[in-house]
Amino acid sequence: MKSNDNLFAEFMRHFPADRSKPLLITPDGHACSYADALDESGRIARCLSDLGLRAGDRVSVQVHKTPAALWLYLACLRGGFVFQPLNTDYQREELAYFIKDAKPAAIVCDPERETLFHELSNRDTCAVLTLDASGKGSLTEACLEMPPAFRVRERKATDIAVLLYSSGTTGLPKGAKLSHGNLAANLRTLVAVWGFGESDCLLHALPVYHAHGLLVALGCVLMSGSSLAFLPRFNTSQVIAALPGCTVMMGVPTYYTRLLADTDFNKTVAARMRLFISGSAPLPPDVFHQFQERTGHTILERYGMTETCMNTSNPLQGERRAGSVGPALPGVSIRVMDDHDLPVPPGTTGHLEVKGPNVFSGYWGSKQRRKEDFTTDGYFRTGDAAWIDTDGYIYIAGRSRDMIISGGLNVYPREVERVLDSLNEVAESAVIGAPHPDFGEGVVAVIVSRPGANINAEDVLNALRSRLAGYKLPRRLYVIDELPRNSMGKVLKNHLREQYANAFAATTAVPHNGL
Ligand code: MLC
Ligand code: AMP
Repeated sequence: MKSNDNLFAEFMRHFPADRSKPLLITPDGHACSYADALDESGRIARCLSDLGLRAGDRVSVQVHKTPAALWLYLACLRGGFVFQPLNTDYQREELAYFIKDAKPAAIVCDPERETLFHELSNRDTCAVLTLDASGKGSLTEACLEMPPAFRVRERKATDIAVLLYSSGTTGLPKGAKLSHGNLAANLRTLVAVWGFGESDCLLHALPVYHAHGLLVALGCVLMSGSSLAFLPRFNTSQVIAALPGCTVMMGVPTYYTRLLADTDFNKTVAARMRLFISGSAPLPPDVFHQFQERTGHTILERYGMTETCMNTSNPLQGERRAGSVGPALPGVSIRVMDDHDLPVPPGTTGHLEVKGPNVFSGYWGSKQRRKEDFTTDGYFRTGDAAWIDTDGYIYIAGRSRDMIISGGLNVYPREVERVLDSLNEVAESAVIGAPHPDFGEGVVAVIVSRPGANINAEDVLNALRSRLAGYKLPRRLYVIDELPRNSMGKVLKNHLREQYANAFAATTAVPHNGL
């Protein structure tokens, strides 16, 4: 009999025999079992199906991190619906773009945004359901009467499971089509190389709308029958309180910087832990070393992206090198090429390209793989600059894309500049990243005002606030007379990066808001 390539079916094959085992435990001690995951995802899949959704239809989701959000993800996989997760910070203009592009058949959102999503979608073709911060709403109400049984829909490995947006080079987000097969292949590898087993408990403080928290962290647990300490967000003291009950943690570098900034974080807290994994942004070598000294643990750094999930990892057994993201994962081919698409020798920096069963099939809306994204022999151009040493360890040297990574979240300067330039008092702007002790990089805006305009930083920020997610807002704003340009008229961002390299020098590692 042909096996079903639906990722949910693959998860189920790894569920523990005892379905009463906790899948997740929340900080207040509330546990949800694997049986709950099966029942609740079945009810939601039935509900969406009864609303008329068919396999391949998109479900756009902007909800708080609750167990119900997890059941909704599983329900979409199970029903063959394409899950489109959206950062809870996205504002109206950003959401309008995603909804217009993905054309969902259903949207699930916070009750406060129900009207907004009705305005952004087509009432005749799209249902809007709600889930609030306690996991209740019209979706849960609609599910009360639903039976828990729902047969896992047949899916081919190439069918899309998740539509995750990434901004690529242009700054306009594009939906990466991640298939059931992409995710299953990557998770099988990760569970093996990171040694996941049923006795593991993963500390999960990441958001569940990006590849890291949704696909990788939840996926490794569901693919190994292990458990989650399910925290609603990253909060240093909550993490320190939960760690003694856990064995593995995944996080962005900011999580590790913040843990180290807390004197309550010590060897005893991490005594039961077997593995700390970092990714989504470069882990500073001093954080790597300080962490080793404080806890005796060596953070394992890995490298991935939305379009590919995970590509490389330092080893579980063997040497984990500071500043390196480790060798390519088994089954993943990685190469570094020059500007003419020719391989460079070891130790030379070039463009990182990747090929493997984990790599997405292309962007939503374009039938064929585009030449600018893929080479003729099928490698994906990551847009990251890297070099490989003679042992095969990979070092990310920078990005050829103009992108800032703040606290593990990508900010595309073009997107912020576009909004800044639309303001009456702004003649032009340039947005850059500067080293930030908490976020790794912080967003800096350099502005030229229109003649006679009087720029007030708070007013500018307030104008931006309703149009851009909070993490994209500049944390420093400088008004200058003229932007530096080369003879072609291109803004010299490198000059600006040098000039404003100390923009956050006086900032402490404690999160700080506003300007
Ligand atoms: C929140 N804010 C940020 C921010 N996160 N500002 C800059 N950078 C960030 N990352 C802003 C909010 O808008 C708000 O602004 C203020 O900070 C306080 O919000 P908060 O929610 O209380 O912030 P905090 O809890 O401190 O969040 C910081 C964080 C969080 C680092 C804990 O951003 C986080 O969990 N990041 C992880 C992101 C992630 O999962 N990345 C993986 C992408 S997948 P104001 O002005 O309103 O007060 C990927 C692939 C791969 O990259 O390889 O993994
Ligand atoms: P995203 O588009 O949000 O998936 O972000 C992916 C990008 O994050 C990659 O292209 C890299 O630039 C960056 N990234 C992820 N992991 C690492 C890492 N360990 N070190 C350096 N950069 C990383």
